[in-house]
Amino acid sequence: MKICILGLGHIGLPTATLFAVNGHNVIGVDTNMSVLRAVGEGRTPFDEPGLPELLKKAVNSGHLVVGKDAAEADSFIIAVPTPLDKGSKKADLKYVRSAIEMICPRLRRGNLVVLESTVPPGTTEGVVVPILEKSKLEASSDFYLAFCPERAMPGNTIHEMIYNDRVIGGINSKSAELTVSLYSSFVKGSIHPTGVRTAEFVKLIENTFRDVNIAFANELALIAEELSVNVWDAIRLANKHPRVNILRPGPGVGGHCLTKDPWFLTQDSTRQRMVSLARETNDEMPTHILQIVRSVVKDIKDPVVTVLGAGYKGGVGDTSEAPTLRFVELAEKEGFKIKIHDPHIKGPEHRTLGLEEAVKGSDCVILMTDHPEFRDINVERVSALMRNRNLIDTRNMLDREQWEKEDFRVRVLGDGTAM
Ligand code: SAJ
Repeated sequence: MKICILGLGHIGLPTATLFAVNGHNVIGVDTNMSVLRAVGEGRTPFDEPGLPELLKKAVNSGHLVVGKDAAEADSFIIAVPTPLDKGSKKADLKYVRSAIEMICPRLRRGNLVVLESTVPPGTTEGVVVPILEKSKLEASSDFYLAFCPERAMPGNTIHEMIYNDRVIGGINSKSAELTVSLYSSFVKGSIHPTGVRTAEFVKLIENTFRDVNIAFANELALIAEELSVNVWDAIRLANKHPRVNILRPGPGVGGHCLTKDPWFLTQDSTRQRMVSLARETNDEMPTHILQIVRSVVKDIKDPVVTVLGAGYKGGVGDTSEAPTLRFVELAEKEGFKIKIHDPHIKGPEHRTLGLEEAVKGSDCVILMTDHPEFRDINVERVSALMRNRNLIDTRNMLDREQWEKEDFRVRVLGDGTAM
């Protein structure tokens, strides 16, 4: 089968690679020339465990080639970004539109088009179909169309793409059937066919469920601080109930997905209340963290604060919508001197420093990202380099006793200590 995949990002490239190593002839299309160059030479433009080896295999076998324009194929898969328009809090569909426009002249009778990009419910029928029908072919009768969202977790994408269950929504049953059969070439999880609008909705409610659960955990952390309760103990104990599973509080929610999908879900709704409140609760966490910093360094003149972690979550070097970015912006506006260390992110454009340079002369270390490497920090060495010894742990991941032994005053988000 010949497959043309538009968008070679975190979802499109692993998908293209998996189809190619499973015997399909894949052409990967992207508008970014440096991405095309890298992929064409078998190099991954971003870190993802397991992908480099698979990509080399796909390119060396000739099953994966790249191009800057769509080519004729049996199936087309769209995996381009759908950013959030921050002003209107609505999906910006310009990349989806231009990818579909690009497919239009190549579309032939009997082709299958699959949209993987996350979109507000109704987009496949309301936006994609009218553009494709400019080809004079008719959806359902001349060509087939489905929405097939991705569920993979960055950092474990390849494994999850193969083993997670998938939901596929077709505009008619034949579209769903063809898409199930296409994805069965590498998906080992169960594939659940449904209607297209339901599939669009399902993708959004998965990430919204997670965002709302984290917002609940964050609100519990704030309440616990007022009530002198340790929220981490409380959540751990509540989760011993067989039907309770509360996620972890933190400095806010980052990444491409949880920060926008709840807005896509509700953008045309007049009934929603909780979903946007959860978004706002999570977005306000960096402001709350700044309040904690303020109280910790209040007696220090010209305080210097060291931030540990700029990635949006542990083990990831991606700073998209990372709570650290917002925290740094707010703290600097207030006059704090900020130094950042992140073992996954290097380079002057990110302003990251080596650990020793970042803590030298600092008055407060604040852990923002739960990178596992932070557990191995040489606390004695850090203590020797600091001007004042304060630690704020927003993820409850460091060994409190170890830091206290080196004279650090330790505050953990939601630990019930008075501000
Ligand atoms: N976070 C917390 N507390 C938690 C868990 C996460 O504060 O208990 C924060 C993280 O630090 C991070 C943010 O939430 O800032 C998002 O991280 P994440 O691990 O929840 O999710 P993503 O964005 O890396 O991936 C999600 C996943 N969705 C779900 O688990 C429902 C993934 O399976 C999706 O494929 C992905 O979104 C996507 O592309 O939609």
